[in-house]
Amino acid sequence: MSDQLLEKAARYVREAKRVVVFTGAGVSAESGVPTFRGGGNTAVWRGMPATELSSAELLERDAVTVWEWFEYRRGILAGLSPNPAHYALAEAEKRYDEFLLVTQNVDGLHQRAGSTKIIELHGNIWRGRPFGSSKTVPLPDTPLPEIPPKGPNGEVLRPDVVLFGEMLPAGAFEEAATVAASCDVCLVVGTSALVYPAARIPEIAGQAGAAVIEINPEETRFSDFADVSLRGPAGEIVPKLFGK
Ligand code: BV8
Repeated sequence: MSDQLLEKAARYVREAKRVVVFTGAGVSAESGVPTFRGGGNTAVWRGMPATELSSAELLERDAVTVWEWFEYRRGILAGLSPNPAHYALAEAEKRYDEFLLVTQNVDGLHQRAGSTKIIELHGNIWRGRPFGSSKTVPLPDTPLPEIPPKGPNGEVLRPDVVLFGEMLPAGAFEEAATVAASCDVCLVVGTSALVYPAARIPEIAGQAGAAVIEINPEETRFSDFADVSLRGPAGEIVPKLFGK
């Protein structure tokens, strides 16, 4: 990645008043969190791809297997920490009048790094909720005492995560889209931009005139749409973008 490109992106970031950051699994890769599709492979567990394991259909048919898949990931996550990209984004939110972090990730690493102005489009792996309810229950400890876990009144819980084939949390997409439509700069960090409707967020920002800056070691379907596409790892580039 050339210094000129980095400087061009850093100037957009320096001069911005309203910043939206859109993150995917790649921002957590350097923390050791496996991505869904990066590096050409897809996350497969017990012979099933993530799109099947994290699906409304499987939850309906076999909630125990879905919970075992989430517990497997929670077990990996429990030993991991935020990386410099998470920390730089948490720091950055204090510098702008308007700053919003929109994440597709469910790992909670942005919050652990200190981010507070955040919308989790796909929920959070450290929470559960009763089926058909939006009343969430924290599930901070892994392994869970029982699978499926129960809420305080004994109700069976499902992961508080948006599965494939499910609607996003009420209002989450709309709020993110509204902010994206009026930002100056939209950073797109570590996403293959394949999952909808989430992938609409940076599209909305770009179509509304924001400068779109992509950070990804690989080219994505987004790279040509971006004003600047920085080829490299988030943990290295994001801190530089914010002048660390
Ligand atoms: C819905 C929670 C409607 C679960 C997730 C055909 C075409 C278009 C759409 C569809 C279609 N068929 C079905 C759909 C809809 C579907 C969808 O988009 N499918 C995709 C796969 C085609 N979407 C849905 O089902 C959504 N709901 O549409 O509802 C509806 C209408 C009416 C009634 C009911 C429903 C819900 C989608 C939400 C799914 N849940 N997560 C879980 O975590 O288990 S999505 C899941 O994928 C994760 O959240 C993940 O973040 C997300 C997107 O992936 P990425 O984050 O981009 O990760 P990925 O691995 O793909 O890429 C990583 C990138 O990082 C790579 O580019 C790599 O190069 C880069 N990278 C690697 N290392 C680094 C790095 N970058 C920077 N630094 C590094 N070091």
